[in-house]
Amino acid sequence: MKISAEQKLGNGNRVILVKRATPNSDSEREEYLFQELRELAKAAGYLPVGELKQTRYPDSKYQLGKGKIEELAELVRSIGADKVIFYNRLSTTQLFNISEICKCQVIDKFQLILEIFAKRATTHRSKLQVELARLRYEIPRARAVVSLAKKEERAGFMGLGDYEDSYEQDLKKRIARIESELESAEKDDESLRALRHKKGFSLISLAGYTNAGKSTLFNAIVSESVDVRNMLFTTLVPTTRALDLGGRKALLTDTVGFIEDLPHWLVDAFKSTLNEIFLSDLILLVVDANEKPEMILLKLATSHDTLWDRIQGVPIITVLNKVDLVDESRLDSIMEQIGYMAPNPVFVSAKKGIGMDVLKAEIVKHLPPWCFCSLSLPNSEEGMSILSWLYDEGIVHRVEFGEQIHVDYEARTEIVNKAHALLGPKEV
Ligand SMILES: Nc1nc2c(ncn2[C@@H]2O[C@H](COP(=O)(O)OP(=O)(O)O)[C@@H](O)[C@H]2O)c(=O)[nH]1
Ligand SMILES: [Mg+2]
Repeated sequence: MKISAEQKLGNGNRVILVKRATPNSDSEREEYLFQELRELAKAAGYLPVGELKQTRYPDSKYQLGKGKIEELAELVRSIGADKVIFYNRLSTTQLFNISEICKCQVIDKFQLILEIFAKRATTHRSKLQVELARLRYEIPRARAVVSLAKKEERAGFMGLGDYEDSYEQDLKKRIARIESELESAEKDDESLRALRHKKGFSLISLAGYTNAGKSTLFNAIVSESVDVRNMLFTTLVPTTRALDLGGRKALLTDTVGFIEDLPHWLVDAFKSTLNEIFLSDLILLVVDANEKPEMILLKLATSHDTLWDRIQGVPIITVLNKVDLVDESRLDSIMEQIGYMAPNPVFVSAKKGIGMDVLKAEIVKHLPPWCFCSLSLPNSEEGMSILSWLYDEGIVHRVEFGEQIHVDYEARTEIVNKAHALLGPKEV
């Protein structure tokens, strides 16, 4: 079910975005990072309703200057915002002080990222990994909260020492439990892939940095394609759609993608949310063609590095997006510089709908090849098990049981070859 902007309004989702910039920082870069924050907030389901920026060195009590925080509080009140999201990492003291003045919840970019990861974690493993990152993030905060409480003598009925021990001990116990659970957690990746292949769907995912235009491209492809209704996928998350692309069924998934300057403690959780990408048959790596070539190159290199170990052999289409903002001669010079890092390049504007046909043709061209085939299986337990395997791996169009079992089916070439190797082919 889609949630409209209006419904969101009453739902505690209205946020004000805040960033402190260090004096002399590059203004273009600053705007880029702020745009990233907007995209992250939207990805987490928030509705940004206000923005506030300040250039100064950090204030230990409030991150921004006291006067600016009062301005923020006024903004919260006048707009009726539910939450404030800081780009800058906030200490527990700062979180506490700012929320006291603004009288609303305050989070920082890292908590925002954790919220996104938690929303997008689809497998047991990735849920555990996100929870682990969250708990690790909590520990130093738990200590700080206690020392804050000590300072303000807000101990409850428990002796403070006991509280300190029990809370931190509790966090540590939960961390240990999750770590051991992670070790034994079965690798559910393969079963997820099998489930989706079951009904003949290829998996395509959108990768790339925040703000490259993945979600815009996702919507553009979806709006131009035929929706495939399938009971198996009625529970699909809103970021995945079942589509018909040139006669082939595909599940297209929009991902959170890569995030700049991710701290090391978030990397495992981050990688676990890339599951969809790792399980893909085809990856659309989206880049913003309107960025500086050095930046595009850097992002492509980092993306390939992140993906490389896990996706060997999976084709990548490099989608250079936002060509509406770039003139042709500049595109040529960009390609000269980044071409060697950009397999199967396609130029599009997701926003203006430019280049969509070429992109779709390229997608169909790179989907794993399937073919139609017929087989005669022995009518035996072995034959039945091969038949059930064909149901799992391909699309069975017709089955006839007699002395032998005749099957017309469609599947990936590896499957067809394997079946042939087992039994020998028959005319189609
Ligand atoms: N000019 C232009 N802007 C685009 C295009 N595609 C996306 N955008 C804008 O780029 C920003 C980020 O897009 P989004 O799809 O949210 O990026 P994501 O973070 O990769 O999902 C949004 O403001 C889009 O409107 C495009 O083809 N041309
Ligand atoms: Mg997006």
